[in-house]
Amino acid sequence: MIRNEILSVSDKDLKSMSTAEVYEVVLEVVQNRIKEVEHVKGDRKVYYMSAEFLIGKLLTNNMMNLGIYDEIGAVLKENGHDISDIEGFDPEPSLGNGGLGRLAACFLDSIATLGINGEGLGLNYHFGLFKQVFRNHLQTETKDVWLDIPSWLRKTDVVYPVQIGDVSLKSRMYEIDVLGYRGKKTTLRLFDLESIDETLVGEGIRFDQEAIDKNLTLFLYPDDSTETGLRLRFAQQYFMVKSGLSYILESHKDVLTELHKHVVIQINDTHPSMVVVLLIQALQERGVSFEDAVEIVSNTCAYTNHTILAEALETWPINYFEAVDADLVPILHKLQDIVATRSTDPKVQLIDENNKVHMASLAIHFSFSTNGVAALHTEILVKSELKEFADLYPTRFNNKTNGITFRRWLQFSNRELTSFLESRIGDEFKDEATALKAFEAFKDDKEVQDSILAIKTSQKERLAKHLAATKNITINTNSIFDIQIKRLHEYKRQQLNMLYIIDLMLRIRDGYKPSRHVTFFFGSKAAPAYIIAKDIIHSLLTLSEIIANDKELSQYMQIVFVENYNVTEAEYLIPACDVSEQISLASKEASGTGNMKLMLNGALTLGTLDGANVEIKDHVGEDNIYIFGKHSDEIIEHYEKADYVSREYYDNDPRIKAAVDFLISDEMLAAGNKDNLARLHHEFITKDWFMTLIDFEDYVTVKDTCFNDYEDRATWAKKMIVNIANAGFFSSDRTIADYNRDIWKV
Ligand code: 26Q
Repeated sequence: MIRNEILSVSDKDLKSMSTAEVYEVVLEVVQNRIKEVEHVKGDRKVYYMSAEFLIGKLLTNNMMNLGIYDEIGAVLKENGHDISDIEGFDPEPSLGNGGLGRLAACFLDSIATLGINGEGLGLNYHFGLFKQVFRNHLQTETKDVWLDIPSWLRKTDVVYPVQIGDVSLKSRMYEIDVLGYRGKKTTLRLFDLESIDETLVGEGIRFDQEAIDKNLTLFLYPDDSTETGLRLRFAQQYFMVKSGLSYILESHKDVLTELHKHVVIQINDTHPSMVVVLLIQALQERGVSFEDAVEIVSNTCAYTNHTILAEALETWPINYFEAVDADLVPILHKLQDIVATRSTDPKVQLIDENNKVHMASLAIHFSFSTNGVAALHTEILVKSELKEFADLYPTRFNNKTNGITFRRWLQFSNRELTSFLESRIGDEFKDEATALKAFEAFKDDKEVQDSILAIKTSQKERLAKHLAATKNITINTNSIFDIQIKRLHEYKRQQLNMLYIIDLMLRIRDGYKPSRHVTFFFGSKAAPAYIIAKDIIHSLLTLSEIIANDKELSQYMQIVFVENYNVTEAEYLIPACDVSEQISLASKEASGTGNMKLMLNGALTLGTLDGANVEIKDHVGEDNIYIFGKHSDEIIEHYEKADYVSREYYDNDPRIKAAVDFLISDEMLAAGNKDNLARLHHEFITKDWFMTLIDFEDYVTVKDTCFNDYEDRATWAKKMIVNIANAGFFSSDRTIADYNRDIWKV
């Protein structure tokens, strides 16, 4: 009985405890229950190696997966505590930047749920992704503290030596239990530098980047705009891979020469890709010949590519390897020799003429699988971005369209919608997401339409309450909620959304009266050294003030830029969304996963034919999605010909000109900073590398149509129903089953 368990954990009376004390009690009770859950097991095992795991808060997730949420809530209530305060107290481990890290977290959830023998391996950053604080309409960064109270992280006795250059370090393993739904549990193993020194951190997120014996696991991805930052990042990768391999090799020490029969290492983007070299080295040290080691490693490793942006493809100077462990250099050269026998094409070489090691090349040549994360993405990899590799290894390339865990993104974050779905189609969808399809039969049912609209309104109210309580923001729940939540990047084109907003302001000032108020939500962090991204944030915050202070405009619109967007904020924003902004420049967004979370919660997608949007469109049909913009092949051609000239759009389209020029209007300059605004203005006209202006007209047209369609509430509700009913394909249970069927075979 939960009641007895709760009451027996502490001698103190629950009624007189603080939130912090109650939290510790609940934590202990839940952890005890988790101990009883069976761990995934089996002969063959997959290790998901990733520099990021953006797991989010765990308490609610775990209580619900154990089926003890309501019971605990009731006991707390009897004793004068509100379970949501306790949930709020749970720290959020933000050990990731965005999509790639969140995907890894969804994958672990599905691995545990499906009972697949797999574990996560990564790093225990003391401070996760920085905390975003707005000051004078500018993003500033402070450290994200998540380890200051007892929580889910468990210290183990396992410590491995790691030598970096002439520095001898110790790596300690920590564990976090990951609980599946009605399933088993697995473990996320995070390695940490034993000699870490948190006092190294100064103001904001500044710290001494040289002292790797003290700083190695302090921060998630420190600054990569400087040489020391880059070397530190490299050392982090080395530390992660070396520690992870120590664990893997210890666990399978009796089967080393047949490692590939017992182990798969899934390399999450290139960040852990030096596992190829380090595993060859480790096998050689244990008596395996170089040739055999290459063979074993190539049959053990599999690589996932998450990006088509050339600048994100990692290359490391060979002297970085040398500085960390000089013995790696001859191995790299021998691998390069092998590559040279397979192809002389410069595009597929491992080491280039500048002595840089191409990490994607390493991962592709010496693994048995390379996958993209959405159909279009994989197609672009095969046909253009990684064409030369795909020609060499046609059977190795495969697609695994991303997915999301429906536990967190439907069952926990939108309980109202979940129970309503259950009332109509039963609860099979909780075990098999495609069972949601049965909901489509209700699309013309007036009562269901009304309920679906009512649930949306109530989720807007939930968001409104949350924003009022935590950020002192007041919003209008009778408004269209237009939401763009994702990392700030020019290719994602938050700036295109901004130009629409400015255009709308100008139209309203010109006498146009929109039929309904729209709230434009943004949630987004910019990399600390990404200047233009920060200028975009500044412009949006400045615009937000101008609109708020303008009586006429604020009757029709509001901009809400949610500070410090993270998994917790996402759980409030996503259920409340009407229009999901997925407006990346076609060919640039590998997949996107926010698009899936939003459709599942009944938002309609306004998007380009990019990433997984293409598959969303295929599943819902073109009447139930708002597609605009140029197609990826046309965009790719523009890049090849280098013939996009933003100034031509600016000069020839008065609407574009007016919207762009508004950035440096007197009104903006009075509320914002000239430096930031003028720089962004100049960028639009002279560069605009991600072709914002090419899609402006089409975007405005389709977005206007979308907002007008909102007024036909019955038709809109029908589209919502079709979206929810067809989201099943995007469950990470499906994705993981696909990985297992085609790649892992555990
Ligand atoms: C690389 C070099 C130096 C410093 C940092 C990095 C770096 C760090 C993080 C490069 C990439 C990332 C993260 C990439 C990422 O999140 N990609 C997203 O992955 C999602 C899951 O597959 C996709 O849905 C998104 O489309 C993709 O952008």
